[in-house]
Amino acid sequence: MTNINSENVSGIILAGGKARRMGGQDKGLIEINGQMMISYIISTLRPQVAEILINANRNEKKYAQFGYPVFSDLLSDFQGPLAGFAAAIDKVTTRYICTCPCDGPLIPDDLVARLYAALQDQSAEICVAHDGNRIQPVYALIDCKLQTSLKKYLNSGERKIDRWYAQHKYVQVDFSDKKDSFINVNTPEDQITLSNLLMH
Ligand SMILES: Nc1nc2c(ncn2[C@@H]2O[C@H](COP(=O)(O)OP(=O)(O)O)[C@@H](O)[C@H]2O)c(=O)[nH]1
Ligand SMILES: [Mg+2]
Repeated sequence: MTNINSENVSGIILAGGKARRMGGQDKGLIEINGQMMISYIISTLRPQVAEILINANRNEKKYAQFGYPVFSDLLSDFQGPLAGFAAAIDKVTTRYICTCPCDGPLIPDDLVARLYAALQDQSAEICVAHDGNRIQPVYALIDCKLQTSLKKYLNSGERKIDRWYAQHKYVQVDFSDKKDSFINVNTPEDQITLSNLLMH
């Protein structure tokens, strides 16, 4: 699949969580076999998008070392990924954002192309990856024209991502052929499991 539409899409790496299950260590910065998780993501995402931006609420200087803009949530106190989405849409000039979590280092190299194709085919406003077992809500391509709706939703006190998606033209995109691409590292045990997997 080609990346002919990449100029319309900004890649947003979501590194704005508390990482409670990782003992509060900033997950994007932890290493898997000597390489920081965010750096795996940047390598695979960079060719798929017009620009990369990093959404972080801590360690901004460390994230800035990768050479991409770093921005924090609009809302304080870790209100969830939608707060990061709203801040991202305020920053970008592209028509779409494609979000990825900082704790999923194996993202598909055709993530944006496949989400974008589905968005066009089905005239959708939001496309989200499905790995065959479950929906992966933070791997999403979102039309920036939804910013008004998103801010209204957040201002009303709502935080649930799925409920906001459900208010819009929303489609799930099948990535069951690439299930392992969505491996998620939430705990020190997950970190060891993935290191072992990549070494074999
Ligand atoms: N911007 C922002 N991102 C968040 C917040 N909370 C979680 N995230 C991001 O959302 C993604 C999923 O969070 P995580 O805690 O790993 O949830 P889980 O893997 O679905 O159980 C990660 O990329 C986090 O960095 C938040 O308050 N603000
Ligand atoms: Mg996670």
